Amino acid sequence: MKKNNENNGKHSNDLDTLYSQPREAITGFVFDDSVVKVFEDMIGRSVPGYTTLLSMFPVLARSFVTQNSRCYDLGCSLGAATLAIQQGIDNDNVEIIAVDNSSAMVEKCEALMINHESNVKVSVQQADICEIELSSASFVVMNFTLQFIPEKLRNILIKKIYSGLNKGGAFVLSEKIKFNNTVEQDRLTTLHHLFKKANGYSDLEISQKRSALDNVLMAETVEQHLSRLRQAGFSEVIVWFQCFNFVSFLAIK
Ligand code: GEK
Repeated sequence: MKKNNENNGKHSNDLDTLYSQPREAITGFVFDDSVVKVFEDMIGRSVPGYTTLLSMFPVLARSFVTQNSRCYDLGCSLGAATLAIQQGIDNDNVEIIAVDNSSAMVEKCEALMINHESNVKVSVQQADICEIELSSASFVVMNFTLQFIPEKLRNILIKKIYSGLNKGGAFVLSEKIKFNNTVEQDRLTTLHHLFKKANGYSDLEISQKRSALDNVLMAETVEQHLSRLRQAGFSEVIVWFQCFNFVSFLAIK
């Protein structure tokens, strides 16, 4: 993989200060231009384990991607998972399809992909992942995206992913989770907030962002995820990663 020297599409390291000033009213969080500008900083400082989790994607891809197949990155944002998967692929005739419904994300993601040379073709598409078709897939990743999909559409979406996978193919699902047990819920929420504070977010930023995500990010329990994945038909479903209240599942067809 090689980067050229053009600035176009270069990762911006803009600091996320979106919620640093008091707001009169907090509106629902959207993935618009202002978020895209600071996204890399935002996700790294907000999701415990994000970098470690991504660093395992080449290993997972190497284990499951087969020649003449497709990989999908659903809710790709700026393509961090796509690039990590790409690193793990040494098979012939593999294409990665990276999908996001935010035009601002897709535009920047496309620019970033141009700067990476690889034998593995990447196609970035602007679409709602609930509306796309998947086929001949050996590896599908949904890294912190299902949590933004309306709950009533989640079963159908996971079944569609199962149908689009080849036998032996894998689906990696990463999510923020909630707990039915209030002691666990409170403990892990506190630890998550301390993680954000340790990364430089103020109490005001944490609380305003939390309000913005109310009714936008709808977390489910580990049990709900495991049950949905099994009901969709996956024969092997494993929690392979957890950091506080952020979990990643590996489901194999
Ligand atoms: C990463 N995976 O860096 N269809 C397509 N995209 C959607 C939809 C939808 N219906 N709903 C939300 N998105 C990335 C991080 S971020 C997670 C993923 C986060 C997109 C949305 O536009 C955003 O880019 C992404 O899902 C979620 O590994 O910000 O917490």
